Amino acid sequence: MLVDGVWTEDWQPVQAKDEQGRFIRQTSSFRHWVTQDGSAGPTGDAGFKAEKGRYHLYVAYICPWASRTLMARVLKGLTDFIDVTVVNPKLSAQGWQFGGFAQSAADPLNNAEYMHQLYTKADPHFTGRATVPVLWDKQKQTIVSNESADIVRMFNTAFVDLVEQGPDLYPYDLAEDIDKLNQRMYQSLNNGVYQAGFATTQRAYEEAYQAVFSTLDELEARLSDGRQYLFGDRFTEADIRLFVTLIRFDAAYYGLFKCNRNQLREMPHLHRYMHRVLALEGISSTVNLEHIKAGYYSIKALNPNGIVPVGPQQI
Ligand SMILES: N[C@@H](CCC(=O)N[C@@H](CS)C(=O)NCC(=O)O)C(=O)O
Repeated sequence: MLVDGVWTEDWQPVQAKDEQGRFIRQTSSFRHWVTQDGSAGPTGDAGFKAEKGRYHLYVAYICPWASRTLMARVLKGLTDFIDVTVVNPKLSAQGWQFGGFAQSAADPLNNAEYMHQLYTKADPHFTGRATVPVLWDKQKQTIVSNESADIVRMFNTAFVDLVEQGPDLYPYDLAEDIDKLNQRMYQSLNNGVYQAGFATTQRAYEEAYQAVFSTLDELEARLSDGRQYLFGDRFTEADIRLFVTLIRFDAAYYGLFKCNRNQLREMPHLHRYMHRVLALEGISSTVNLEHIKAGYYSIKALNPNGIVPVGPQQI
């Protein structure tokens, strides 16, 4: 991680934990918003107006949070508006690195070798992890946001005057229910699988494991009434959040994170739902299973020899 703008070598994704051995995820630090007219958003500074070609998205295909933003980008018709660079899925001693793996690329804007160099360019005294996603402003040469939840919401509304829109991912009448479900899914599923995988005590692991599967059971029951998406016919950001976890489940969480009561393919409603979302236009371009497996299985603390499993043959 970076400490006052300087990279410290003892990088470990499982470092932060509470006294019970539970993994703690760092909170995001760049919280500006791109808006229609450049006025300030809910947090951060004004001055980030929605413009074609001005912003660039840095992501990792392995990362579910970054993948949320990739999904919002395609669903909202923003592929010609916002370019993307995908990093190497394997965590290096200096965190995310550019290039050196099929379908990951060099940094076209800043010529950085590592993601942390973008963070210090944006803030020479930055302290924290250099996470993805990063939404970069080419004009101001800085990070607009490194919080996927915010980036999804700005993609939903900021470009409405400039491009034909896809579904409203956060409709007003569902906002409260979406927030509630998001929170529940984040704690016990999206981040819950990480809490199981990164737990350093038996108790913390089992607690997270139970939460993961009771949430999956609940969602399986919710989808059993024949609805297409979590809120019926309308696809919302809650579906993005669920999908990014489901698509990684059998390939990474079941094995590496020990979430192994059952595979996702044994939960028919969730499994069909996952494939329904995967079949939406553009979504398969946001999923790369080779990156997902290579990335998760490169976490040395969990898999010291770096062996990547051959299966699953299909998800
Ligand atoms: N709050 C962030 C979390 C992002 C995050 O944790 N990304 C992970 C990859 S899945 C990362 O970049 N980790 C590198 C690190 O912790 O140094 C978001 O949702 O955007």
